[in-house]
Amino acid sequence: MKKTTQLKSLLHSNNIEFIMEAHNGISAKIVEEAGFKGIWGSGLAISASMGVRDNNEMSWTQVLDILEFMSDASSLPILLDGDTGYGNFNSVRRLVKKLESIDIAGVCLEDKIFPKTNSFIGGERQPLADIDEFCGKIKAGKDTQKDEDFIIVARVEAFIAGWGLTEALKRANAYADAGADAILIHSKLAEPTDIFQFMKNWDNRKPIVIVPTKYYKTPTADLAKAGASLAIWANHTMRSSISAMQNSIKQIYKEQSLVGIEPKIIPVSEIFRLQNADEYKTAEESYLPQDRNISAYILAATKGDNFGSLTDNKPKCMLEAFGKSILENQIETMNECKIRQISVVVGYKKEVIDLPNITKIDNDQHDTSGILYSYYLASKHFQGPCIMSFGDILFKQHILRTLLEAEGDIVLVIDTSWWQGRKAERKIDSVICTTPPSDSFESRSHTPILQVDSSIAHNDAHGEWVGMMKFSSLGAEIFRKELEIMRSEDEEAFLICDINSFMNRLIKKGLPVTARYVHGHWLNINSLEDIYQISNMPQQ
Ligand code: SPV
Ligand code: MG
Repeated sequence: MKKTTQLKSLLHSNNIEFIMEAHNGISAKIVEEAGFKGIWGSGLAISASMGVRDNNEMSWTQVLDILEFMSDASSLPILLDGDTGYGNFNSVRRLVKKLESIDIAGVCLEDKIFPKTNSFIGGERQPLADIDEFCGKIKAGKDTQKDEDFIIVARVEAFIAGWGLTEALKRANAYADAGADAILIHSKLAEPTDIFQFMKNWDNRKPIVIVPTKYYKTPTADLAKAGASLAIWANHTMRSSISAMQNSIKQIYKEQSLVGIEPKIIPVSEIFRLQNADEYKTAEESYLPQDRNISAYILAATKGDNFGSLTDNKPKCMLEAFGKSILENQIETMNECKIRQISVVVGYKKEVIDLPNITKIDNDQHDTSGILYSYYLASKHFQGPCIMSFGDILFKQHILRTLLEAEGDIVLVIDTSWWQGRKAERKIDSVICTTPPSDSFESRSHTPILQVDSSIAHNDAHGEWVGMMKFSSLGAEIFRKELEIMRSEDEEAFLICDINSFMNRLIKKGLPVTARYVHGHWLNINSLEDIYQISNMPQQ
C-alpha cells in the first residue's frame, strides 16, 4: 500500500492509532521494528539532533535531506511536522511537491508565524497566523499534491497561544473548510481539559490528531473515547536517546575505560543489522568480480610425520623455506594476489603461529581427526568465494592467479608434471579427469574430475592434485552443506575421513568438481629431503 494511503487509513481507522517520533534514518527503522504503523517527523527532534533550536534554524531543504534518509530507511508513512510551512502559500506549494518526490505521506502545518518557536516555550507570546492567510496555505498545498491520498493536517495553536475554545473551533472549522484532511489540536496543559472540551464540540467532520506530551498521564482509552483518531508520541525517541548517551558518555569519561559500559550497550553487530549489512554482502556477490572478495583458508593443524626433531616445537607449516616459514611464503603469495582475508586452521603448537593479519580457527582434535575435519571447521566460516590450501605447499604466484581466473564452483589445481623426476616415486593425490591434459592449442585447461585417489595407477592418472582449490559462493555452500550431511550420517567415520574420499563423494553425487591444469612450479613439503632441497635452491 502507498505510504500516503497507509497514513490516510490510520486517520480513518475505527480505533485510535499511534505514530512515533523519529529524527533520522536509524530511529525511523527502530520505530518500524517496534511495530508502529507510522512516524512523526518531529521538528523539535530533527532540529535537536542537529544541535540547533526548534526555531527554523535548519533550512527546510536541510530538514528534507534528513527526511529523505528516514523515508528510505523505513516503509512506514511519515507525517512531517512542517512547522508553518516555512514561508507563505508558495513555500507550501514547493514543500508539498518536494515531499511527494521523497515519498513522505503527509505534512502538518501549524497556524503560527515563520520563524516559529516550539509550542512549549512561551506559547502565550507566540502570535497566531491570520486565518485567511493560513487557509490559503492549506488550499495551495491541497491544489499542489499529485497523489490524492497525500495528507495535510492543520494544527490549531489557539490553546497554546492562550486563546479559548471559541477561537480554537473557529480556526479548526475554517481549516477543515479550506481542505485540511485532519485537525491537530495542541495543548500544553497537564490535564487534557481543553482538548476534551474541543472534542466535545467538534462535529467529527475531520479526524482529530493529538500530542499528549504534557497530559501523558491521561489513559489512552480516555483519549480514544473522547474521539481522538491519531495520537503522536512526539519526542520520546530523542529524549530516550539523549538519556542513553548522557549516561554512557559520563560513565566512560569517569572510568577512563570501556569495561563498565560494554555490557550495557548494544554490540556493533546490532548497528550492522539495523543498517542491513547482510544485504550488502549478498549484493557484492552478485555485482563485484568474485575474486575481489575472495578469502582463503589454510589448513595447518598437523605436526607432520616426517620431520624428526624439526617439528618438536612447531607445526610443519612453520618450517623455514627461503628465509621465512612455509606459511608466510604462502600468505605472501596470497597477499600478492590481493587476497587479504586469510584464516588458518591451527592445532599442533598453535601458539607458534603468531602471524599478523590472519584469523586462527582452532582444531583441538587435530591429533585424533582426519584432515577432513579441518576442512569442516573452516567451512563453518565460509562467506562467499574462497581458496583452500594445504599449509605445507609452496607455489608460484601464477598458479594461484590461474586458479583465481578459473571458472567453476569447485575447482582443484591439478599439476600435469607429476610423472617427471623424483615426483614419480612418491605417493601422490592422483586424479583422473574426463579429458587428459594436452599440449595442443585447443586443449582444455578446465575439465571435470572423475576420481581423486592416491591409489590410482601411475599410468592411468592425468595429474596430481596440488592441495589447493577454489570455491565459488555456490561451491562453498555445496561443500559446506555436504560436510554437514556426512557428519550427520556417521559422526565417527566423518571424524577420521580424508579429503580424497570426500571429494569422490561429491563427484559421485554429480556435484561440480573440476580440474584446472597447471604444469610444475609448486612443491609439497613432505619430508626432510624436501626441506634439504629447498635450502639448496636460490632465494626466490
Ligand atoms: C514537534 O515534535 O516538533 C512538535 C510537537 O511540534 S511539540 O513539540 O509538542 O510542539
Ligand atoms: Mg514541531
